[in-house]
Amino acid sequence: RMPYNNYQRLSVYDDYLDDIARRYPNVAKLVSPANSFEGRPIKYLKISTTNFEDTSKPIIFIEGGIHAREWIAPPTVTWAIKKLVEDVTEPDLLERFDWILMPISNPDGYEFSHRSSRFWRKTRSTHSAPFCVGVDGNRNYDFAWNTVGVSINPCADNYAGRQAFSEIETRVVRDIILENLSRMSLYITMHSFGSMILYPWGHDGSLSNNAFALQYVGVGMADAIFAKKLPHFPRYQVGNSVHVIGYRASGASEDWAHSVGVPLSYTYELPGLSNGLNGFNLNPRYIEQVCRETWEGIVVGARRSGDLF
Ligand code: 0X9
Ligand code: ZN
Repeated sequence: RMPYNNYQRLSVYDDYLDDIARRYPNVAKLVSPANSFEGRPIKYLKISTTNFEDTSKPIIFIEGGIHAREWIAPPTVTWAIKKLVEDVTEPDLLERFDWILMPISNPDGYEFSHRSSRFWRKTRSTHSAPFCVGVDGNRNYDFAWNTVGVSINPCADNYAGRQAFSEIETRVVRDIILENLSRMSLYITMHSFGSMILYPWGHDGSLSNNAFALQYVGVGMADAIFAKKLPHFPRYQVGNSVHVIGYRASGASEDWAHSVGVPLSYTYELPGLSNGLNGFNLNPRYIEQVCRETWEGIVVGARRSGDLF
């Protein structure tokens, strides 16, 4: 069982994925393709009514937790699992699509942010420098890698790594995207905070050839969230990453996924309701609300991605 009244440790997520795979063997398959730098299994669920044997369906890939301290991201992904597998409130989404759902792509960082350092952002690898730990997973993808909004200082929070895809945590996500590229209609990476839906290109603020569709589907997702949000929550802003968040950053997963051919690729910046580091400490009383409204965005994103695919 996944509780939504508080932030949970990694083991609760691991147990939840195991449990869903055990209880729903016909629709949910657990995959742990590799271990993290510190040796924790990186886990995800493949959700499909045909166990991925019918290769005609589009695939939706949602991943969270690459940035360790952004604790509101992982529950939005397990909530999607709950809605698809346990509740089945939108059966068309299970019929029309296959799903790949990875709540925590950076388990080492996630645990470190619980045990030792609440605002830890990076992985926990030590292959770059002996005294400075970790790489920013969202600067580590091979798209304009190490060019802007990054640091070459291994001690910095936005350190891009020794080379693109130096981190096992980003290679696992890369391989999921490449293996399923011909069918992937939508990729969302869950981050916080700021109530934003961002799309490429985030290294220079230019627009991709698919910008019209990215904006159309993005606004549809934001409208669906708006309809369910609490009055004191901010409305989502939708647009190009640079223009909406206000800085350029290369090596992000949303840009890389789009560059290799995922037509609709987004970074969600989930709500924070505070300034500074406290934005990462969204009051746990709002976890369920954020999960519920984010699911509305996912529903619209999925349906529109299928219509366009
Ligand atoms: O800077 C980031 O990695 C993301 N913001 S966060 O506060 N969650 O760290 C924004 C990524 C925006 N996307 C691109 N630059 N492509
Ligand atoms: Zn982030």
